[in-house]
Amino acid sequence: MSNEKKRIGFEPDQAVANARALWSIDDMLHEEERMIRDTVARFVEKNVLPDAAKHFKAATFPLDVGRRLGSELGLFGCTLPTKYGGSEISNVAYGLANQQLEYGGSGWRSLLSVQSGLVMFPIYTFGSEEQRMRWLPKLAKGEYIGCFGLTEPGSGSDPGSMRTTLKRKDGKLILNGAKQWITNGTVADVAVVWAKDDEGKVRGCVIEKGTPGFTARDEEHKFSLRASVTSNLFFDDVVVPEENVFPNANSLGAPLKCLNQARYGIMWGATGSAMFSFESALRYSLERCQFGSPIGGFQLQQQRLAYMFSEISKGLLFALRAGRLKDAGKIHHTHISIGKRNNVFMARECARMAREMFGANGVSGEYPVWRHMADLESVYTYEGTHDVHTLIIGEALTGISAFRTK
Ligand code: TGC
Ligand code: FAD
Repeated sequence: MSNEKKRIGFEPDQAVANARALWSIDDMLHEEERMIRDTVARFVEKNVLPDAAKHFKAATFPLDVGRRLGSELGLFGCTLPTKYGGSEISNVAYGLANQQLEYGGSGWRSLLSVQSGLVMFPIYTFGSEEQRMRWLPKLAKGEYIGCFGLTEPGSGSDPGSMRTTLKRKDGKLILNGAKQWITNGTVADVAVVWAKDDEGKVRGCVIEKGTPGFTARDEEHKFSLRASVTSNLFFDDVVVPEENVFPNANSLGAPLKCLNQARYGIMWGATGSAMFSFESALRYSLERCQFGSPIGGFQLQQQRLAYMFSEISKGLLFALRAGRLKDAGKIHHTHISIGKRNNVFMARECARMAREMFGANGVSGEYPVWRHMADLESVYTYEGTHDVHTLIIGEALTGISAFRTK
């Protein structure tokens, strides 16, 4: 407390508990879903939050702790069948795990999104039985880490323009090209890579670490998502064994189906990030005094709190609805675009408002909101930018694609 303590209003812990009770969706969750959420929350409290600022500052990610999401919590590929290391939990439970991880930091949810949605999902969906058994159990336990290479230096929002090729030469399949901005590229044991074949069709394959001609290098100038590994991948005449190519992926639709999985997790994850920003700001508003009273007593600050609280409540309800639709096999990718776009936008707004409420302390790494605000710039951009999701929704509403000017 500063500037003449004068306690009025709730104790900070009480205020946070009140807010959590008000936005609670517990009565709409199954017992197993609540249990998984609470288990992940305890893991984050104990293993993520204490070192989050340190890792953000040093631009490091504690992969030894990250692997425990698989070995200890069983989260990697958790919606998949048990035969492959999953536990067939509901998509709502999976969403809640994403939420709690992103409460700790976006890099943690990123690890889960990539491993589950972008690496295990395509191996399961487009791979042969032999490919599933070869890689999925190890990925589920966190023994293996995976990455997903779609984006290239010249091809981001428009993945159909990719230049990486998987072409037949002297009877062998040869991969050439480069992928940029790839989460976990340098630490991955297996890379799911998308490339065009001789017919120009998009194919997917798994490239293992150490394969001759495959190299990876980290991005070194990142001011966002610092506690997450982001890399460039290079493929120089890489000979790809036939048994590493997915038999059931033959078009751009295949990687886009993977993106649906990861975007769904982000929709939930963003609610966790927003909760963290809101709760930090609420506590601070009851502790920080100016003009003789807590700043939380000023109408302008209450307006910010009310905005954040309302948006989080709405975002949660949409995520829950999307999860139930996904569990029922009725979700359309437009629902996922709505949720990714809306919830990341609102989390970014919440982080900015929370930062404003911290005044100068809001730009300091000593206080918690800045790293969430910085991380959300990446979340706003990856897995389809806010603009891209606007156009996907626009096309679903009008039947007219606005992606191309000609
Ligand atoms: P378009 O002609 O619309 O579609 C091509 C084919 O794909 C089908 N399709 C989808 N299928 C499943 N799910 C979806 N969401 C789909 N969207 C489209 C479509 O029906 C079509 O099928 P067919 O059979 O007719 O061929 O494609 P377009 O070239 O016009 O491009 C538009 C599109 C959809 C690709 C673009 O809107 C888009 O989504 N761009 C964003 C790219 C992106 O999100 N990249 C993400 C890279 S991975 C990443 O960022 C990981 S971050 C990881 C972390 O969390 O750390
Ligand atoms: P561009 O596509 O060049 O877009 C530039 C700007 O133009 C944006 O504002 C965009 O919204 C706008 N724009 C583009 N097209 C249109 C249009 N038709 N109409 C209107 N506006 C448009 N990719 C992977 O494959 N795997 C990963 O693991 C991965 N991890 C990432 C991790 C981080 C930290 C980051 C930042 C990115 C990651 N990405 C990954 C890449 C990410 O998916 C791309 O950055 C994203 O798809 C946008 O592509 P781009 O950066 O090339 O931007």
